[in-house]
Amino acid sequence: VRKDAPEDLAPRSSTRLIDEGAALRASLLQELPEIPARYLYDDTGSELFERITGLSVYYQTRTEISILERAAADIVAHARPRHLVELGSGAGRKIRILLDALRADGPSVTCTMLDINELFLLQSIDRLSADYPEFVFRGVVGNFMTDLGRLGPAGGRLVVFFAGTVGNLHPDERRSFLGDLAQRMDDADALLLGVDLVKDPARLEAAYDDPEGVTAAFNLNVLSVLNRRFAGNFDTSAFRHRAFYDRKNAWIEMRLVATRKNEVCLDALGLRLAFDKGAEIRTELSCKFTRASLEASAGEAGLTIDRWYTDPADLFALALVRR
Ligand code: AVJ
Repeated sequence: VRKDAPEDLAPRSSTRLIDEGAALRASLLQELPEIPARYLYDDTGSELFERITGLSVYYQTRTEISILERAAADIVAHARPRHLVELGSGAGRKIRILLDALRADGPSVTCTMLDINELFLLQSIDRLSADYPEFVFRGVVGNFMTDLGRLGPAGGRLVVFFAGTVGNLHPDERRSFLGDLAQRMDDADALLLGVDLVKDPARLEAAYDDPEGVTAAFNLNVLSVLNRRFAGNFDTSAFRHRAFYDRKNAWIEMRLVATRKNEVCLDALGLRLAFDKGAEIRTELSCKFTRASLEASAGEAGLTIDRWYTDPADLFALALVRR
């Protein structure tokens, strides 16, 4: 197993922090203030998300796993990958299903995991290396929006993007992400996308507002992340969680709503924000798809759906996408 070269695990350079700060500042100063979703996934947020995946109302994870278990042999036979690349690796549970199918198939494969959370990435790689000694694992700490150039050479790659995380991108971002990825793919590459499907809005909204309040804690945690990273003084008790389905855009929005008038300073950004009672901050989008809408979105990037795997209740789908 090759632990990645130091530069791949290097901490952010100061210039990137300045860019990042400027981007966050601009997001917070929008008409509808936004906090980019990546800030949700610090260690606490990543652990809270892991808990969300086990909630009964959050059907997405277990449904995707059931589809993957049924489709893995067909995916491997069809894509014949020599390199697996997982974007946003999370706990590495799903990639094991593909590794098991590949193990049955024989060829030794390299597996590159890209994740923004270094702790989770290293834990995943250590566990996977121990369980799959015949494969080579590589960790890249990065963001799938900007670091696709660090995923190794084209040709025989199966890039997997599970959990519907492609839905977290605003349609404009999704267009540039798929366009960038398509540029880096050749005809022997394939992309496996997990997508949450359009369905009864009540079912969707329930998945993002569980009665135990785990999703609320996940959402509110982002304020603590900003306080820590940008010397802020958000009072999390001054905000509550809100999740709703926007039918026109076919996406779930998570927002934080001010429960009272309050002011916040983010000293590292030289920013002071005043929130009236009821003022909102958008913290995450989660786009929902139909086969037709994904086909259209992939088509804009010159990609096409080659295989479409779904569950009997049509809750979730895995799409094998090629150039
Ligand atoms: C991991 C981004 C796919 O959008 O469903 C879960 C994150 N947010 N509950 C999603 C999430 C609230 C999840 N993704």
